[in-house]
Order: sequence, then structure tokens, then C-alpha cells
Amino acid sequence: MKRALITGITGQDGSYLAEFLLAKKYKVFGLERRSSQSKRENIAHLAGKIEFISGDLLDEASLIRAINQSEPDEVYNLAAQSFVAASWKQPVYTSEVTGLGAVRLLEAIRQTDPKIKFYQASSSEMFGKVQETPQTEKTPFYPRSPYGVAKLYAHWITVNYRESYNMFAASGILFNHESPRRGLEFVTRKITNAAVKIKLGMEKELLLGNLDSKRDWGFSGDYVEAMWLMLQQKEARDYVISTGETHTVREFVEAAFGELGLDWKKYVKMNKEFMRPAEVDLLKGDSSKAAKELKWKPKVNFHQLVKMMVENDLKQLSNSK
Ligand code: NAP
Ligand code: G4F
Repeated sequence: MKRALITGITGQDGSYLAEFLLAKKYKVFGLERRSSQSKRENIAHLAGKIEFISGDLLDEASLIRAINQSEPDEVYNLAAQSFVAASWKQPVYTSEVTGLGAVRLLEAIRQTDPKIKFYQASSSEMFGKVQETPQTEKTPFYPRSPYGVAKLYAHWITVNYRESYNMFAASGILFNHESPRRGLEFVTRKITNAAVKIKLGMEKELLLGNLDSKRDWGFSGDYVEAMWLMLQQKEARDYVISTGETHTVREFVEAAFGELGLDWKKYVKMNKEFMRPAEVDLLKGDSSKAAKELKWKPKVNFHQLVKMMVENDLKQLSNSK
């Protein structure tokens, strides 16, 4: 039985990856940081199937202990301060967790068992002010947020450990991916949640920032398969994972409100509070390397994703009402 350690187990991707690996008969360990209240909502349905290890990317000793305790074949580093907007408010903290967290984990692996395969959750946010479209593995990086800069450090240290120590360390450059388990602060879930609340008479308006930015949105459940595939290859490499389609935030709003038969223009207002000091205007990935080498392609398209998220929020909020 293969063994995997997932950091970020309580997050969106951690929950889908845990499901995926359990279905492949892995023994799954999840690194969980201490909290005053349980944050296991996304993995509640997997209770009893995951073994939790307490630890934090800020605490090197806890990572060494987690590796020793889980004895994994594969480590998936999904933990991060992952909210771009928050990275301007807490730039040093974001660098510590999202950037240096990766090297702490790589060091823990190198010192205990360098044969362990390592996956790093890199991000399309590293392309930032994009130097070409669509973005590929060869597109130069130009991060536009403290989060993007931290992810770029984590990306290059992963490449460096692969080249310095011959470790199997792969980095997935994933474009935005969403799901019903997406955090409420990210724009897609903020929109679907608010649209449903407006439909149910629980809220009257939705305040948003930049409606013009464009994102390449896919489904988290599809993207975790690509993470696993990267660790099953003969050689560790880096891959762009994306749908190849791009849509504005406005188009997402229109589609979500449209699912509920609402005219978004009556409810959505722009608010400066949600504008960013520097914006990433356009993301559109080219994942043909992943299609060729990993035989990976996304299954859920933009409209199916919006529908899935709206339907889930409608079900949840109708029940709670
Ligand atoms: P998420 O839902 O925000 O989950 C982040 C996870 O990291 C949570 O489990 C969180 O635990 C954990 N965490 C945060 N700080 C930690 C620390 N100091 N020590 C240990 N764990 C910590 O993020 P996601 O959407 O699943 O994304 C997974 C990874 O992919 C992240 O690294 C993200 O930056 C990256 N990524 C995401 C996307 C996307 O579109 N979703 C695209 C590219 C890359 P708590 O529950 O305790 O907060
Ligand atoms: O949903 P977002 O907050 O995601 P963002 O910044 O693209 O980052 C996500 O994707 C990255 C991959 O490229 C990940 F690495 C990262 O961890 C995260 O998962 O914002 C999307 C867009 C931005 O242009 C933002 O300015 O939506 C715009 N937006 C407009 N109004 C808003 C809002 N974003 C948020 N969160 N809230 C708003 O009210």
C-alpha cells in the first residue's frame, strides 16, 4: 500500500486529493495545524479514513516528525497562505508560509529520506503581468503580489532541490481551480454564494472589485489527478495545468446569476475595498505538455463549473434557511 502525506489537507485541494488517493488505495496522512475550532468541514465525509498529524509549515521540527511518523512514498505540499489579497496585508507571514514553508518541507525530506517524491503547488499567479499568452512552462515569470513572489521562491527551490540533490521534486503550475469547497473569500464562491443568498431573499447586493480581470478557471477535482500523475512519471518535471479558456469576472457573475434567473446588473456594485494594489489582468494557460506527457485533460468546463457551484450553494443555503 502506497503512503502519502498531504499538507493543506483541510483546504479545497487537500480534500479532493485525499479522496482521489483513498480511491487509489493509498494510506493518507494529513498535516493539520492547531486551531481553536475544527476546520475539517471539507473532509468530514472522510472521517476515520485519514490519519492526522499535527504540524505547521512554520515549524521545521514538526515537519521532520510528520515525515518520520507517516513514512510517505509521496508528499504533496498544498499548504499555503493562499489568498492573494491577504498577501499585501501580511507579506512577511505569506513569505514565511507560502515561500519558506516549501524549503522547510524539502529539507525535512532531504534529511530523513530523499527518495520520497515531492509535489509543490505552484501557481499561475507567478506569471502575473504576463509576458505572453497563452502561458506555458517556458513563459517568463513576473509576479504581481507578495503571494506570487512567495510562490515563485517555492517553485525555484523545488527545481533547485531536484537539480542539487537529484530528488524527485515536481512543481505543478496550476491555474485557478474552483469547486463547491472553495473558500468564501475567493471571487467565484463569493459570487455563487451571494447570488444564491439574493435569490433566497437573504441578501440584497454583492460588492466586488475588478470585474475586468480574466482567469482560466477549472475544477479542483480534475486538477488533483494531474498532481498525482506528475509523481507517477519516470522523471520529475514541471507542468502547466489549465483549461486553455479565459473568462472575465463579469462573465462569471453573469453566468452565476443567470443560473438563478437573476439580472446581475440589479445587484452587483463595485467597491474599492476589493481592488488590489497590483492586478493580474489576464491568465490563460496552455497545458499541452501535460496533455502529451501525463495524458491529462480537464473534464469540467466553465459553465458546468458555475452550475455545480451555484447548485451546491442553493442546496446548502436552502437547507440552512
Ligand atoms: P486553501 O483551500 O486555502 O487551503 C490551504 C491549506 O493550507 C489549508 O488546509 C490550510 O489549513 C493550510 N495551511 C495554511 N497555513 C498553514 C501552515 N502554516 N501550516 C500548515 N498548513 C497551513 O487552498 P487550495 O485552493 O486548496 O490550494 C492548495 C494549494 O494550491 C495552495 O498552496 C495554493 O496556494 C495553491 N494553488 C491554488 C490554486 C487554486 O486556484 N485553488 C491555484 C494554484 C495554486 P487551515 O485549514 O488550518 O487554514
Ligand atoms: O478569486 P481570486 O481571489 O483568485 P486569484 O487572486 O486569481 O488567486 C487564486 O488563483 C491563483 C492561481 O492563479 C492561486 F494561486 C491563488 O491561491 C488563488 O487560489 O480573484 C480572482 C480575480 C482577481 O482579479 C480579483 O481582483 O477576481 C478579482 N476580484 C474582483 N472582485 C475579486 C473580487 N476577488 C476577490 N477575492 N474578491 C472580490 O470581491
